[in-house]
Amino acid sequence: MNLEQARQRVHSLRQIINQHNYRYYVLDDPTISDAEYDKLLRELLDLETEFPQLMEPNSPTQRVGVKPVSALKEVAHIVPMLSLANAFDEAEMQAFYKRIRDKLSVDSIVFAGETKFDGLAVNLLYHDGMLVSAATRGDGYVGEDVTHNVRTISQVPLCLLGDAVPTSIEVRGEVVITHAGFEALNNKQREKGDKIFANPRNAAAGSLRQLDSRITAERPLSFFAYGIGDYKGRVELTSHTDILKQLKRWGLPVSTESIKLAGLDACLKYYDDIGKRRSELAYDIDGIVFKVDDVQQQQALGFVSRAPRWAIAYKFPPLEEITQVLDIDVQVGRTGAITPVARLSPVNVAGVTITNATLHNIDEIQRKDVRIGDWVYVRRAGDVIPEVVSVIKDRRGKVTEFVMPETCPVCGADVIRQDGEAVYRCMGGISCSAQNIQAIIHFASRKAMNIDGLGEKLVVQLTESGLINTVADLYLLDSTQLSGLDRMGTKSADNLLQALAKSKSTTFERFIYALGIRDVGEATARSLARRYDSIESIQKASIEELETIPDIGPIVAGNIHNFFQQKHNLEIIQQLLSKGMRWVPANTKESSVFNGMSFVLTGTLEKLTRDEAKQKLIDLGAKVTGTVSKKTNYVVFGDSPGSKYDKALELGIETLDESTFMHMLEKAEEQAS
Ligand code: D41
Repeated sequence: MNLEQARQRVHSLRQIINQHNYRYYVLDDPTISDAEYDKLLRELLDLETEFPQLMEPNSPTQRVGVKPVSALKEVAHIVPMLSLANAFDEAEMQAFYKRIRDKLSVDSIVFAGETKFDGLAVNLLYHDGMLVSAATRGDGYVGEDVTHNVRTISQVPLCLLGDAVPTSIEVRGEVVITHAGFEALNNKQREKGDKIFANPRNAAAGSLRQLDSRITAERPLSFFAYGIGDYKGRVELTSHTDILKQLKRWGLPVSTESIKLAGLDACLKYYDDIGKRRSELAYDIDGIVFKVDDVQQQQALGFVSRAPRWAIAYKFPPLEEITQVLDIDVQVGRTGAITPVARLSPVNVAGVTITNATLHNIDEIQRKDVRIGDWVYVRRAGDVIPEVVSVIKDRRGKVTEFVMPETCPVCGADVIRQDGEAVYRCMGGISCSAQNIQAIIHFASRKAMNIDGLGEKLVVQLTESGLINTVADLYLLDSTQLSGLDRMGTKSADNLLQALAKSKSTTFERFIYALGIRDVGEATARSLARRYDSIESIQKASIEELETIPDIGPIVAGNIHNFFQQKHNLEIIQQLLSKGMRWVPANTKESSVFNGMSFVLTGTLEKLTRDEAKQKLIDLGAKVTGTVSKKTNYVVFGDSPGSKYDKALELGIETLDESTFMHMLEKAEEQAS
């Protein structure tokens, strides 16, 4: 390819990729797979490497960040970024409405309503459709230059799309981090031992003001446009609704919650409606912004001090409040994880009374330096458990430090922190009543003992009524006891007893899996069942010996060993065996044509679930893995297969549609039986 040909291909690739970015990030409606997209981007990258003279800062390949800057420069906005007046109750909204109705001498006013993002306001400047600078709001007149960082935000178009792109436009919007992005970011930070962010807003602010944009590129920043400043263009924009529509056409993401509202009552209703859905939104909002929709009316209204008279932010109650830590104690979770919990002086946070907040783990307590008696900020976000955000050190009086208990407060077993783990755990296993309920649910689950009809509700009912204490007690239940329970008829009681009887004949691997040993999932249980033929032989195995089993490392080996050292666990196993628990040898059929073959399943199958297909294949001696590699023998694809299907084609691995696969499966099953 010569330079001229490359120039043309680069140009068209950039257009195609920008269009796909738009479909993905703005319309949320992609038309190609991730693999196809990656291929286009790769082609562009290769051409830009081969022909460096074709490189441009606004190329879609340039989102990975660049060398750090030494400090953030100052940038003046062309049109100042005004501030927003606030309303905190309905009376203030009524006053706002009356004020502008009087000033405009009209009966009713049409507003545009939109969510108020709780992020950072930024100003994007485009010249002839090219992003030339991005700045924080600063004091409204001069902000900080964050162009290098904003370029890494996938949702911000580096070139505007569509027709009639303006010669100059300042796009105003908010940089935010979604709840999911925030959680993922903090998990990553925690793993690296880096700073944990208190909330998405702080995380967004910290990320946007980085000197090194390669760090920003790793942060899950999003952007939403909500208005314009300077504008020199051909398209006439006569209302706020128009502005948002046009911004979207040019490739900028705008809120999907924006709406046109006639009169005050419609505004108040919208505020209530969004308020109810607030915790379901993907990002934090702290209110609703109402803007007079008509641009001429906006101009007639003008400004007071530095805020437009035509807009107002009707704030929601804050999700953070101040209260006192009365005590710190611990909760024992499903896997025995001991979570410190702050008992709080009751406080109302956005309509909900909070009396407890999680402190996550001992490292978090130390990092935040939370002590009993401290005054703290507590936060309730979405449906997540309320948490202690930070301590108000200036208000500290007489305080006591929290000490992690050495034994489980529920069962008395040792509390141990394993190397490399943030959490302490109760070593009581299924004999700890706090872990018990979850352990019983696991024991009964489909992939374990598969006890039909024994779900969470019934397990709670059985343990709370005192009918069972351990999984072994399940096999002592009789129909009189069961039919005495609320909402339990003789029919369902009999069904449960039958399911229990049936579960007694199982496989060794299911039994091992059902025990709920930490880190022993289906695959590890299977490996153990292949190596050992009895509980006693596993019990006698040393950690070193266990480590020789495929897929078992030192940590898991330690967990297995530890489990069989606990007297309670051995007692329960003995009881189960004495109730008639028996296993048939794992039914691996060495003669099967699938023996030793490696399968990958992708997409939705019609006739059976992926788990069922997996089980059948395993029973026939095949391996089922999650990633396609050269070692994969077959990729079975159902409806809407993912990138694994593309990968198979790429590597030339045989693919099977559902009916072909079913046919092969039946043949193999016949042959093996
Ligand atoms: O979502 C927001 N945070 C938001 C902020 C919004 N949806 N609209 C806004 N509109 C304005 C005016 C009416 C002044 C153009 C704003 C802001 N201002 C704003 N953000 C930070 C300061 C002002």
